[in-house]
Parts: sequence; structure tokens; C-alpha cells
Amino acid sequence: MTVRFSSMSAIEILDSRSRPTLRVQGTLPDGRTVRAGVPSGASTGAREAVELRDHDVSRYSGQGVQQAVAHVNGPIAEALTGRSFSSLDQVDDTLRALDGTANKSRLGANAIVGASIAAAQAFALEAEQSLWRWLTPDGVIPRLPVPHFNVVNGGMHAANELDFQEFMIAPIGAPSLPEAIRAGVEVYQRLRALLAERGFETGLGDEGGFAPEIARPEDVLALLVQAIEDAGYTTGRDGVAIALDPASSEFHRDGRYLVGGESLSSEDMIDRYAEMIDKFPVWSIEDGLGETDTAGWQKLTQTLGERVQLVGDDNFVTNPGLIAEAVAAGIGNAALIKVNQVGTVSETLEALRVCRESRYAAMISHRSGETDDTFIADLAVGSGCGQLKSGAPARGERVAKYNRLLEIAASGPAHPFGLAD
Ligand code: 2PG
Ligand code: MG
Repeated sequence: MTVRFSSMSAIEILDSRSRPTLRVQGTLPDGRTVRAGVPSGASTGAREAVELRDHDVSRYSGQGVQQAVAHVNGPIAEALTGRSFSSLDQVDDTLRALDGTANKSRLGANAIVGASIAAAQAFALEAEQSLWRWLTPDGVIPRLPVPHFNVVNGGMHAANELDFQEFMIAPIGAPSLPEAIRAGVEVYQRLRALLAERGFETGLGDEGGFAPEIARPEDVLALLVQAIEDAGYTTGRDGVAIALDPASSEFHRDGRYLVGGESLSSEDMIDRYAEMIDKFPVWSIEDGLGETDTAGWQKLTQTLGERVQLVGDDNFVTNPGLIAEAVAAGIGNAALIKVNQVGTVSETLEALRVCRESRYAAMISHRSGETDDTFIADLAVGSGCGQLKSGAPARGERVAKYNRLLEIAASGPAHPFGLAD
């Protein structure tokens, strides 16, 4: 089976934060089309593949992506059209060779990832398979993931005084995906009422979660527990658990962590997390320490790695080599997976393979700037990793991914639901 594009092109569209991004479209010789909307992060890791922006301050405050669009319409289209590809690796290798840099900074990871996602869809079409099926590696059982709903936003994703970026609710104990989604919505609605009753604002952050003026993470956790119980669910892994993404690289300065007006050492942070785990049903912590705090991460993993999932995001950047290094160094026990962070679908699949072989868990993730593209929902199912975070159960670009999961669940075959074994 081969894929041949008769054309490939891109246009500048808007993401959910009103910043320009790309939509890439490929056409197959029989006229069928594939499309990809490119996401964009705010709390980015230093070693992420580079998103190309125009830096022309007379347009969109320099955020335009006309150069990246031109790279798709020019060199990328030229390299990908009129020739047959026998694998996605071959397409992605071509894109990487064309770019020629280690971090995709010449053509732009935003241009490259759009072309790569479109190509993956083209292979699924040619194979007459659902995208999730085509993305399932040999020997992996597809699985409907536990949705991680980001219901309180802080950090770079909101203008409030909360330093921790994400407070997620994870209905791990739900009997099925539709019931997990229902639990997420019922807790989210209950949380809105609770915030209003207590006099907090119920305005939303970038990922659709509430952005109340609360400084202490523990105060948010207490509210979440209340909302889960009020909605009629049990807290914890048998019911609805909590996952955190403090995104602590963003408040890590000169070796200290500046949280809620306090200045903490790595050890203080680890103690603080240990107390949170004792007191609240926290099951997963992503970027608990900063991306450069390697010794801190090792200590964190030794201290809490048996009790909770410790997810690397800013430090791993979906890079298979960096994840393998982290495994060898005893850092974390799970990786966050974002396609645009590494820049191609095949490198993302490779990162997932490293996780499986190292017995690291994996969580597929959206970015804070999103489009209505639902590729990550199919990737979450096909990878069998059992976890997806795509923001709150609100706002179209977030809900699009959860709705795609519901569609996959309803369309059969019956998939297992829940965390991977
Ligand atoms: C994260 C992501 C997604 P951003 O830190 O995990 O929630 O945020 O896309 O801003 O990097
Ligand atoms: Mg993160």
C-alpha cells in the first residue's frame, strides 16, 4: 500500500487563543482530502521542536505563520507530491531531511507536523481503516482512555494568582468511557456552582477550566474533593481521582520554586506533594519539578514514584531519546505525549514505543492553543496508553476530542476502557 499526494497546501487559520496557526490540506489522486489543524503551546519546554512565527509586529503582534504556510505550499508540497510513499516513516524522514535541523527550526515544526498528521490520515484512508486502527502498533490492544478534564486553570493558562497550571479530574473508576465523560461533566458543573456559592469568579482559562482567584493549590484540591462528592461520586482511583500539572518550570527561578508567595526548595516541593497525596486523592503529577532540576526529579521519583504517576512533559518533550535517557536516570514513570512537541507522527509513535518497552505510562495531550482537529483522540485509542488530557469538558476545541472518543466508543468494535495494565 502506498500514498501519493496530488497536492498539499496550507492556509493561516486561528487557534482557540486567537493566535494564527496552520491548517494543512492534502489531496489524493482520486480527489479525497485530508486535513490537519496545528496546535500551539504556551508553557513550552526548552527542547521542543521549534514553532515558526513570522515576528512581523505589524501583523498579529508578530504571531503570524505566513512563513510556515509558505514552507508547506513551497518546499514541502514539492517534496511530498507526485511521488509514492510506502510508509509514514518515509514521509517523515523526507520532511526531516528537507528541514535539515535537529529542532525543525528551518521549515518550522508547525509546518512539518501539519504535513505529517495529514500524511498519517492519508495512509489510514488508503488502508481503508479508521485512523485509530491504523495508528495501533502490532501487538497493542486499542483502548478507550481515561479522560483527564482540566477543571481549574492557573499558571500560563489564566490571569489569576494560581501558580499551578492544571487541576484535572480523572474518572478512573468509571465503568465506561461515556460514564467517565458524564462524571467529568457533572463534577465540572458542580464545581461551577460551588465556586459561585463561595463568591469566586467562574470565568474560564485557556483550556476551559475555571480560573478563580485562589493562590494555594491545597485550597483548589479541597474544592475539587467537595465537587466530586457533591456530584455523587467517590473520590480516588475507584471513582474520580485528581491529576495535577503544576508546570513548575514556569515558576522555577534560580533553583527555587515560587508558589503562592512562598519560595521553596526541591525538597520542600517534594514534601508538599507528599502531604497533598496524603490528604487528597491525587493520582498523577506532571512536571512536579522544573525541566532543569534533574537531581530534584530523581529524588521526587525515589520518594513518590511508588505512590503516584510522575509524568515528564517539559523535560521529555515527546522526544524518544530524551525519554530513554530519563528511564536510565530514574526520572519519572510516565511521559506526556504531544505530537507538535517533537514535530512528526512517526517520532511520536517512537516515543510511545520507548514508553511501552520501558514500562513507563503515557498520557496523550492537547496543547493550550487548539483547533477543532481530533487527531489526538484517535492516537489515544490506537496507542492503547489509557490516558488523554484535552482540557475541560467545555469549549468546542476541547470537547471535539472527547466527542471523537464518544464516536469511536459508539461505532464499535467494543474497546476496553481505562488505564493500561
Ligand atoms: C501542558 C500543556 C497542555 P501548553 O503543559 O501540559 O496542557 O500546556 O500547551 O501550554 O504547553
Ligand atoms: Mg504540562
